[in-house]
Amino acid sequence: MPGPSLNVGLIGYQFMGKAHSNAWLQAPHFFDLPLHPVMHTLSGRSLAPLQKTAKSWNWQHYTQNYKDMLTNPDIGLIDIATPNNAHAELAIAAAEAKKDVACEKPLARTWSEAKAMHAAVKKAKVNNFLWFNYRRVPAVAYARQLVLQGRIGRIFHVRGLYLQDWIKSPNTPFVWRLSKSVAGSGSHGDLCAHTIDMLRYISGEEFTEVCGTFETFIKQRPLGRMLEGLTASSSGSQKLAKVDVDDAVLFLCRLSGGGLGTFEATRFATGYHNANTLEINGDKGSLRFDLPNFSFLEFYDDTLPASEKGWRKISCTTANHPYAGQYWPPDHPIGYAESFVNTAADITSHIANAKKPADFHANFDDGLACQQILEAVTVSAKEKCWIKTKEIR
Ligand code: SOE
Repeated sequence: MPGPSLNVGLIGYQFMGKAHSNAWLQAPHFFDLPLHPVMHTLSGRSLAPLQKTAKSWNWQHYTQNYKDMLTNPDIGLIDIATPNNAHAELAIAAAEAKKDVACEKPLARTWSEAKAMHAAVKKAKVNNFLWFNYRRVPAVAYARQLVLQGRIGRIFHVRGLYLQDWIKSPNTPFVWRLSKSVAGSGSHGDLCAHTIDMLRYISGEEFTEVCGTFETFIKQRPLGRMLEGLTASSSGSQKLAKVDVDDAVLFLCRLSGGGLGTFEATRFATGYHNANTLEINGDKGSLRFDLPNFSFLEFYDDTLPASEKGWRKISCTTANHPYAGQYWPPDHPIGYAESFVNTAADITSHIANAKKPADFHANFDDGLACQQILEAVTVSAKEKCWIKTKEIR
């Protein structure tokens, strides 16, 4: 019989709702946790898909009113896996109800929402967690260890790419990720947020100055399901919705260690479906992670004898690599889903060990820092100039 429990209340049942449901379900099977995470209540707006998801994932209860979870003394953690326009209301309400809060990325749609969410969890002194799941990919966590060991040295260059191509066709219907009022931004907040956070995590450095540009290649799309607050126009019999977010973003940056960086995120990189790539070049070596090669970290050790130098593909699938040893024998790879399982396990352990909120990574401090960089890029693109991130207040 498991020991004391952590009763989880999850809000959201679509893509991230399923990723988080799986994470809470699997974590106690692969990690020896001091608390047993219990899939207590699932909340969502539409009854039929809510009931279906709750049943298929074995949530004990479900409710269409998330506030039921805030007033339930049994629920310790509110986990937010909704579209971005609900993050602020839900996180602030959960903090005010003195519940620990976990939230999907990006923290918010806007800088001002992010500040309000950050202030709420600080005032409530509750644990706060951000699902930047790629931090817990074994190869990415191992990259962090190599940097901490000094194996890269002074960082000269960083290169972050997040390439998808799912909306390249003009026939792809309009969805919430293409609406500014729901998502806040397009590829910028959805994808760049990941590479920005990965660089902050792996390098320990900060973005000091940025200069960016955005593009929306296809400016209106056939309306799929009507989204609240959307204005649609008609072309013949077809209803069209205006795309008011970026399809692609590119930006240059300067880093606190003196290095330079280039970042790109797009949903129009034909042939790439979810390629999240980060490369770091330092005076002692270089690192490269590429999500389609999930298990591997490429490492170039420039301190080796000249005859031995060369790029190595390290298979991060052994007990010597973070998280990998929790699952299968070497070269039996885990995948995208397990980056969420690893996150759920660490959230559970953090709560069990009653550590300080700031001791967990990524938390709302990281979310706010990411949002400040996203906002600085947005301002730089509008003003067509370099912007210092500290100018964003
Ligand atoms: C869609 O772009 C998406 O699902 C992102 O929202 C996720 O954060 C990313 O991990 C995969 O692609």
